[in-house]
Amino acid sequence: MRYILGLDLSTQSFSSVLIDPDENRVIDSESVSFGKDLPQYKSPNGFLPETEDGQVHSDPRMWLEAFDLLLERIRAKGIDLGRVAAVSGAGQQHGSVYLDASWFDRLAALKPDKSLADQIAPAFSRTTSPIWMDSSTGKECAEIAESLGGDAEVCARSGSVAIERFTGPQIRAFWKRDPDAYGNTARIHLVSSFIASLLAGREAPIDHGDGAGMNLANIHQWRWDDDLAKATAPDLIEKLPPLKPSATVVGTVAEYFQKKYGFSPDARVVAFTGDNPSSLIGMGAGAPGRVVISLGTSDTLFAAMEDCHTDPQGFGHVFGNPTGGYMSLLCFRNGSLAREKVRDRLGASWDDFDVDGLSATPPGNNGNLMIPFFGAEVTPRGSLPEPVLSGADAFVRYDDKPAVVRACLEGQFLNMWLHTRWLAQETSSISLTGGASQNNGIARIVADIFGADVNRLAVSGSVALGGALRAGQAALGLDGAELAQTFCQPDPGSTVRPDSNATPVYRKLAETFRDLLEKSLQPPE
Ligand code: XUL
Repeated sequence: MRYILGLDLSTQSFSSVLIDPDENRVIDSESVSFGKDLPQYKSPNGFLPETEDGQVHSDPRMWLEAFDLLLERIRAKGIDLGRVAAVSGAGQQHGSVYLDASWFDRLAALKPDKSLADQIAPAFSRTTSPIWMDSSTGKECAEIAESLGGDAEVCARSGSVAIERFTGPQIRAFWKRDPDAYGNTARIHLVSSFIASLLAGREAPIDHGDGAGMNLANIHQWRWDDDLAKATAPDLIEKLPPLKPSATVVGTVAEYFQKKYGFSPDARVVAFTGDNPSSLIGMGAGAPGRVVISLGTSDTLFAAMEDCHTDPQGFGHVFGNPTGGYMSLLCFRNGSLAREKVRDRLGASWDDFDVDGLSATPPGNNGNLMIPFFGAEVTPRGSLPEPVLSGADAFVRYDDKPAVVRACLEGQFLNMWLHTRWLAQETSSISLTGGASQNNGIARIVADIFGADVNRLAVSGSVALGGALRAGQAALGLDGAELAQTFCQPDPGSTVRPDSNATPVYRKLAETFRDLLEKSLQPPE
């Protein structure tokens, strides 16, 4: 009997899934919540309080402690980790970990009688790690773009224009703010490659999926780009691990994990990737056709790409698809938080956002339209002091609850539809995941706006699952399509089909929405 382990170090938790690929079964899922289980790090949502200039960091010791705690919990359930034949996983994208020259020896000499945190923490040359929510590097983005001759060039090479949360601009900001600590840094890892390194007890590469989220990799030649690296910080390339395909086998599980948690010395570690590329695989969307929409704090949309082309407007990103080729990703900052704000302002409940609540208004909302942005948005880039409402008087005054709820959802997904036209490829189906994905009202609006079937998957935790499926493919030679067929099936009965009368209404409304957006949006602060 053999198992495969998938890991997911996300913003709020460190989670795992254990599968049996021969019996086609999920054996176990476990999770450590940073806020709940490790309150001493004072990070209720997994990160430290945001600074006035928009810096958002996490304490990497918390991640180390969570790693030990997660494996301890699995072991304590009596699960035999000695059966694990392969392991891989993912980290929240863009986050980075800074290590001094002692890291290499510490990594090679991890002792099971001490914790990971005690042994690795002295090597941090930066005590906190910037994460994807950090928006403090606007100036650094402009500097990188200027040095390359403009954002179009940065995008053509790296798949994205220079973006505040991406690792390159974050590294540049670190070098400018604390050049001595930067000088003392021998290695910069992504969250994903940091965890993979620990697990293998040796340096793991950065994979093409996560590496493309740095504004440092040339995504056509898959190598670090000299000009981007020079524009970012001095001597940077020598501080980065190599960039390798996601299917790279890094080695076997380190002795530390064998002795402490019972892993077999033969268990193979496959390079980790970013949470979104991993979710692409865990959602069974590794081949073009199935589009994934993840409804979270921010909403994201991602899909495998037929060919590599970038967003002419510069809002979307191109990452490596862990199975080879490319994937797109768009991030919409006004996701769940915006839905929550509308709900609270109306004194509404989530039932008002579901099928029954929405049945009071028709698709197209009698012309009542809303741009549901609270503050800054990244797709498109810009901000609104307040959401813009256009239509009947009662609606504009927030007195018509059902119309405002519908306008919020229609506005969110019309915006998503408009800003994914550059992908120019067939959508056979859309799989919803994340907090609000079980909401059938949202599923209905997405189906009608995109004109595609919408489904939900039976298995939750697609990021960790993607890690397990990738490990099975890369280290055990299992067939990816068969694994997806087994583990990534849509929940029977969850499919919502588009209403052929509604989709044309939304095509027209999208034009009105675009005009209103162009008129209202203010440039980024
Ligand atoms: C993607 C992004 C987030 C993080 C955290 O570009 O910033 O989705 O990966 O989930």
